[in-house]
Amino acid sequence: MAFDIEMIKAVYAKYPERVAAARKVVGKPLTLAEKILYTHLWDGEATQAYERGNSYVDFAPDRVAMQDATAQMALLQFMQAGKAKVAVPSTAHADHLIQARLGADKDLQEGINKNNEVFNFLSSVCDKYGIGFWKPGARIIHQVVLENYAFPGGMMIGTDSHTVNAGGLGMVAIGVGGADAVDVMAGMAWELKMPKLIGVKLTGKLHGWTAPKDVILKVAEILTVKGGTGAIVEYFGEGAISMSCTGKGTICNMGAEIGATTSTFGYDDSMRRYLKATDRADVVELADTVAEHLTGDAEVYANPEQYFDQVIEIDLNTLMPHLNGPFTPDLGTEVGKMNEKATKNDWPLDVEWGLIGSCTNSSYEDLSRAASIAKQAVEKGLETKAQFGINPGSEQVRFTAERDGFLKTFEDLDATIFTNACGPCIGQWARYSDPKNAPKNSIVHSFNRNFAKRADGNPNTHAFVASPEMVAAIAISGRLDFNPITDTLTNKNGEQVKLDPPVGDELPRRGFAVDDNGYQAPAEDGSGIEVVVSPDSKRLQLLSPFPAWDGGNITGAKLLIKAQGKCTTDHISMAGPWLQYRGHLDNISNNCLIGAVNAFGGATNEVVNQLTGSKGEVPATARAYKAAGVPSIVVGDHNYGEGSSREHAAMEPRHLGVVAVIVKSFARIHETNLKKQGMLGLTFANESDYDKIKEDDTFNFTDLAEFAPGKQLTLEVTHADGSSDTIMLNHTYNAQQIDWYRAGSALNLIKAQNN
Ligand code: MIC
Ligand code: SF4
Repeated sequence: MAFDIEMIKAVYAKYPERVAAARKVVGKPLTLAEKILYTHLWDGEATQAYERGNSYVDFAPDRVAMQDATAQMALLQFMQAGKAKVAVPSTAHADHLIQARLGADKDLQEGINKNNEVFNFLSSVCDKYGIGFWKPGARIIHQVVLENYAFPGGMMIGTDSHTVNAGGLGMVAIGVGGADAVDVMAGMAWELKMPKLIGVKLTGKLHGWTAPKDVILKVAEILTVKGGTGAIVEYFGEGAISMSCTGKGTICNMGAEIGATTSTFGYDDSMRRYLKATDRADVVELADTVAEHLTGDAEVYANPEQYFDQVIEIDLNTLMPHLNGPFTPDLGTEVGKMNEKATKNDWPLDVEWGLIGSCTNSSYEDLSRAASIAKQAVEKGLETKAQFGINPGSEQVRFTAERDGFLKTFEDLDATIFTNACGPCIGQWARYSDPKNAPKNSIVHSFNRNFAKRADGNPNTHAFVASPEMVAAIAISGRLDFNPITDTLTNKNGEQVKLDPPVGDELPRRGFAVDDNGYQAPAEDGSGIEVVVSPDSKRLQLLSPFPAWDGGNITGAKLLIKAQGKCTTDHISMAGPWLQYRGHLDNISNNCLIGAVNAFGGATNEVVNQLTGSKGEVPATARAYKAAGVPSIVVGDHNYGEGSSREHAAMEPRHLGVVAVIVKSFARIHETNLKKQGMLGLTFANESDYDKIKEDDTFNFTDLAEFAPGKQLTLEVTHADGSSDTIMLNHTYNAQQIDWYRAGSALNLIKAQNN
């Protein structure tokens, strides 16, 4: 039986009326995304149509999920909100903090020992406030959500950008910062700009070596890392229906890499099969009563151009397997074309590691298909050239894959089986003793992200993203340019052998099995539970409120850093070794912007302190300005803050005295995080004004006192030679968001309202 079945029942009970009301106000057939959005309006039935890409709308999500690395900050904030219990079903998951080093059992034990204080904190906060807790080793958040909580037509938010994975089960599931989660858990509305809609029509059928991963690798190539910003991507067509539910999850999961608000698929038989296999026939029974509302209207899918803001068509019959990378997930190359491109760009052709799994590609189907390749290597007498690492996404899948012999197949190839956790995907991979000086090399993995240093901390690791079956083939061959469709390999006997296309099972024939799923239900009455945070802790720190705005202009601000080129949340607040400080704002602030490339000189973590003229590290320089009472600003390029939902990337600069982040464009979650934490997140009205910013400039806002929705702000930039420029800045703050700014943060406002 499913968790929270009464809640699901209540959601479906509202569907027919609410969809009818939405159809009336919108005045035309509806996409699935619109149905889900309009049935989840905070104010109930729709009374007006909202302008996509423009109107701010209040929503009422059905549930909240948080992972350990972001939950700490989310829950530290929630503890300040003054509520006794969460208002909607919520869960926290211990997965990101576990390091991958020696293999599953040892890593898990070490992870528990090292993070004991944090896990105890999370466990007790969850217990107290009515939040379900998935203990370390249980699995990665997004797989747990798919296996237990996601339901077609539901809406959820989660403090991780890959929350979008639940779109594979027909949800609108959106990644947010912790402060957004606090709103919903505190029983308030959750605000989002009405997303634009991108339709992806999938014709044909996947076959041979092509996998669901290749669909999203192709979409990423087409749309780039910012092409989905502010949009929901809805997949439909015969190719969508013929794909497994977990395959759909993979596509939605990696949709975070194109900046999409989320991605989703209509309710179909693959979802019914998956729900039944994961012990939720009760959800199928309920969903079937409103099935027509859990997918887009037929007219929409017949004439998508009339209903979506943008339509992409992909023919699965001709889609080739892809390898995306290095350093960015949208740089796509079809296998078969890699040799030319890699040689031209000097990418290492020898592959050292093949990593399979993570939250996006560790379903039973993925492991079974990859194992079918591994098995051939043994049977055909091939020696594996690269090392194999397997990262199961869930204990249920791991346990079942072990029972059915897949893990043994990988072990026969000397694979390392890591714990069910994020591990190598989030820099929790102790691959080198000195990553900074490690050699240039290539790896392939089936994860989502391949930003510099992401997996192992080595800036010279060229990481390429591919489907699990391609990763297996490439790891066996040890070559980045291996094309299993056409190429042969030499086996131990000197014979030329070819790998047959992968085969596998969508779902386990004998059903899923698991010993201990690792779930801890919260106390019925948590009022007596005390949450302790030691004042001496290096890992946890109670929050003190950010100061409110004094209503005046900001004057005399200095440039902390002008970041050039890609500046993801990994550049702003690195993960890996820093994950240990995610619950301690002051300590984690020592990684603030250390990965950003300084536009003046191209170095990382080196800026000039304008007060002394000397060079220093970014966090130390920020602290020096703060100590001198001088506000500072950060300037950035396009898609600033791409990647993770981690609000640390907004809280750290705020904590260190940065008052404004001015960029060419923002990634959605990061822009909201800045607003929530009482920062000015602004964009250049003229992009080329970015070039006017000099290293030793002084900044004065001249009309901040008139900060209002839709009104530009004026920035006076005084250069060292006495000349000056006036720069116009755009913003997207609405009235309520300006109130957050005024109060110093959204949380300050909630607290004030509660008092
Ligand atoms: C990621 O994939 O980058 C993470 C780690 O899961 C992040 C969350 C975090 O930084 O804790 C995300 O995607 O939101
Ligand atoms: Fe974990 Fe990687 Fe998935 Fe993020 S993308 S949730 S780090 S497995």
